[in-house]
Amino acid sequence: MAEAYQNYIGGEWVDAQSGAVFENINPADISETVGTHPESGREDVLAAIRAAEEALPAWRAMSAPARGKILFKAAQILEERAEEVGRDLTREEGKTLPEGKGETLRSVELLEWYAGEARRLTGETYPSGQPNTFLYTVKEPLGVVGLITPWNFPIAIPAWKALPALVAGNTVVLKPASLAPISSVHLARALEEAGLPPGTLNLVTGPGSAVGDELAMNPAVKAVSFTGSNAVGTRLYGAVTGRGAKCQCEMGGKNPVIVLKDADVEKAVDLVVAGAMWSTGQKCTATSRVFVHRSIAQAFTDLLIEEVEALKVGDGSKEGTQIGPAVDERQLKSILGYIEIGKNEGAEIAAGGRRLTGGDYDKGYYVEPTVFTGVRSNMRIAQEEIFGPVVAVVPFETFDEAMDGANDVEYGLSASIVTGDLQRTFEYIDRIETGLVHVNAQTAGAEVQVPFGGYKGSSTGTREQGSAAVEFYTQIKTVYLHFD
Ligand code: UN1
Repeated sequence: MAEAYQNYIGGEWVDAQSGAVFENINPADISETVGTHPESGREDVLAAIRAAEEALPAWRAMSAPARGKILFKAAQILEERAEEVGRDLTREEGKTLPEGKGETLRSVELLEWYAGEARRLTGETYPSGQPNTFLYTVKEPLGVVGLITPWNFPIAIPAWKALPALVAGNTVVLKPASLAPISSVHLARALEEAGLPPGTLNLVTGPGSAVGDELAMNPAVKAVSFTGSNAVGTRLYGAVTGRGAKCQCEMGGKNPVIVLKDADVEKAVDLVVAGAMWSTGQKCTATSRVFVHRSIAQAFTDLLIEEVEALKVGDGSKEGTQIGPAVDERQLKSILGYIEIGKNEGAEIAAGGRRLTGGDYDKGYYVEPTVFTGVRSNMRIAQEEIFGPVVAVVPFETFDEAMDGANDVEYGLSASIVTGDLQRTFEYIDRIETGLVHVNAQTAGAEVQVPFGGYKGSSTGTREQGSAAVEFYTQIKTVYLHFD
């Protein structure tokens, strides 16, 4: 029997008021229902917003280090459960067990980082132009904040949005993605057991049209942080900022890697495979375009094909699986749709390209890791985010040509260069239009202590993670204190 999960409102685990539920299906084996969850309506999210409002004064009044201590305790609880949580994450989202556990441990790191950040909620002092005046700033919380999180990092993203909000003294209503909500239930349980006061963090599952919209439009919600598609993010940003609240959106990517002629081909292939294929390419930081110097393009492509074809695709919870399924049928169809679009646009499939069928593959949503060649910049597969294990190889002659190609997209999240050439490396860092730049490393991955976010269409600008995230969840009060 699948476990029946509940909403977490005002410190109580409760069903949707309507009693409606939806099923959470394992994408590796769709005969398995991993859990059922409340299909909440507006009344449920309104109750959560009210609970968050009620919890706010006491939470705001608690000292920041005391708030941090709760996070630190939750880190220990979650770390002890990393195996179990990772397993649930794999079952509901599809990524492999090491990825599921790794993401859980990343959330532990986030808890630890923000526990420490509680002691670094600093303001600034300034020399005043007036006599006997102490001039300084303090950071204050915004109030109730709403978080709308995606399925592809179902525990790390709820953590990296909720924790800076909480540590800064806000109270939270979290709406996790309906495809993978158990992971965020684990986060809420760890915080609850660590002593988070009732109503401080509330979790409500259900459709975006009810839960998400209410968070976007309710005047009691002072800020909304969202990660997801550009289409939804752009609309949300307009709605939330239109009513004068703060909004932070992390959206898609179309991340390039440039491989210069001095690159070690094996190393370049390894990091392209990791960046493009791990987590089934379902990351906004995934590598989707590789610009390779013509002199090594053939060797690079041959080795890439060999490595991609050797990848073990299967149920992420089985030992040895390297690439799990797509998260659901819609995502699978979208990935296969883009592969068709690429073919129709005249690109060539050098590896993969099909849905995997037969045997256990028929149980889930499996797709072959895919390599395209013959891709031109104006093709849709070179411009639009595919969010699947699909990468395009594009040979180049001159560095400028590679730079232009890398920047010729509306996205600007992450990028990488593979080379030992220091001059070119710094030129790349200077000219690439992305918020994250990697050198001799894959495009995906994010350490918890540094800002995360993109340029252009990828983000709305305010960074997540690290101390930067605290800026979004706080407002500055400037104090002129005359003591004469
Ligand atoms: C990573 O690259 O490990 O939704 C993190 C996403 C990003 C997070 C990527 N916001 O894929």
